[in-house]
Amino acid sequence: MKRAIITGITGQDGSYLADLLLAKGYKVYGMVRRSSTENFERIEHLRGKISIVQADLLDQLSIIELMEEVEPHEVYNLAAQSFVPTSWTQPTLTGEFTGLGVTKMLEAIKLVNRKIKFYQASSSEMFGKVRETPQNELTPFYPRSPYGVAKVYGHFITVNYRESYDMFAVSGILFNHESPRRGLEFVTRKITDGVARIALGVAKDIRLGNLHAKRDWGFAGDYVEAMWMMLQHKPAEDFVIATGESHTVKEFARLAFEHVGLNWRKYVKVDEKLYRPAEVTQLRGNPAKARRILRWRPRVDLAGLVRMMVEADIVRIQEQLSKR
Ligand code: NAP
Ligand code: F7E
Repeated sequence: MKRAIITGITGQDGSYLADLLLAKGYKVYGMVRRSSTENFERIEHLRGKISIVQADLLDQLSIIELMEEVEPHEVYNLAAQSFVPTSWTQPTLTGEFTGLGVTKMLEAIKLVNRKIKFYQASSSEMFGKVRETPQNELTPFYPRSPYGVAKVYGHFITVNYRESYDMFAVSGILFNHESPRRGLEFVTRKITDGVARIALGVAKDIRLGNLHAKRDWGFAGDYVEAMWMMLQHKPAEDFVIATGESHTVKEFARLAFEHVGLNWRKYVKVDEKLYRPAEVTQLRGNPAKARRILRWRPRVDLAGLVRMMVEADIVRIQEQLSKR
């Protein structure tokens, strides 16, 4: 039976990847950092099916001991400080988690067993002020936030360990991917949660920042499949994962409100305090390489994603209201 360690198991992608690997017959070890209260909402349904193991991206020895204990075949490094605005208020911490944390994972593999396959969760935020559109594996990076800068470090240290030590280490450059398990602070979930509250009469409006920013949004369930495919493909190489379509925040909001029969203009308020010091104004990925080599393609389109998220938020908020 194959063993996999997933860092960031309590996050959106960690929970979907665990679902996928369990379905494929893996023994899954979810790495969590110590916290005073458990944050297992997204993996509640996996209790008893996965092993929870403790280690922290900031603690090298804890990661080495984890590798020695589990002897994994595959490691998926999804843990990070992943919220872009927080990377301006906590830039050093973001660098430690999101950047140097990757080196700690790679060092542990190098020390314990170089045959362990490693996946690094890289990001379209590395393209930042885009040099060309659409962006592919060869597009130069120009990150626009401390988060993006840290991810560029994580990407190149992964490439460097592959080239220096002949390790199977790959970087998946994933464009934005969303789901009903997305954190409430990210714009898509903030919108669908707000739409559900407004439709159910418990909120009046949603305050958003830049409505003109464009993103290439896909469904997280599709994207974790690409992560797994990258580790099954030889030789180790990097891939862009995206839908190839780009939409504005405004369009996302319009679709979400339309789904419940409302006009977004009446409910969305722009709050300039939510603007970013440096914005990534447009992202659109070219997933041709993943399509050609991995045979990966997204199954859920934007309309399907919006529908799935709004409906899940309506059900969740109705349940909360019925318990009051
Ligand atoms: P997420 O929901 O924010 O989850 C982040 C995870 O990292 C959480 O499980 C968190 O654990 C864990 N973590 C943070 N600091 C840690 C530390 N010091 N030690 C151990 N664990 C730590 O992120 P996501 O959306 O699932 O994204 C997964 C990865 O893909 C991230 O690296 C993100 O930067 C990257 N990415 C995401 C997207 C996207 O659109 N979602 C696109 C490209 C790349 P706690 O529960 O303890 O906080
Ligand atoms: O912002 C604009 C905001 O926070 C998207 C992370 O998973 O994907 C994510 O990063 C856009 C930006 O995601 C609000 O200015 C407007 O242009 O949902 P987001 P992100 O910054 O693209 C990448 C690929 C990652 O790797 C990251 O880890 O939406 N926007 N109004 C807003 N954004 C937020 N959060 N809140 C607003 O009110």
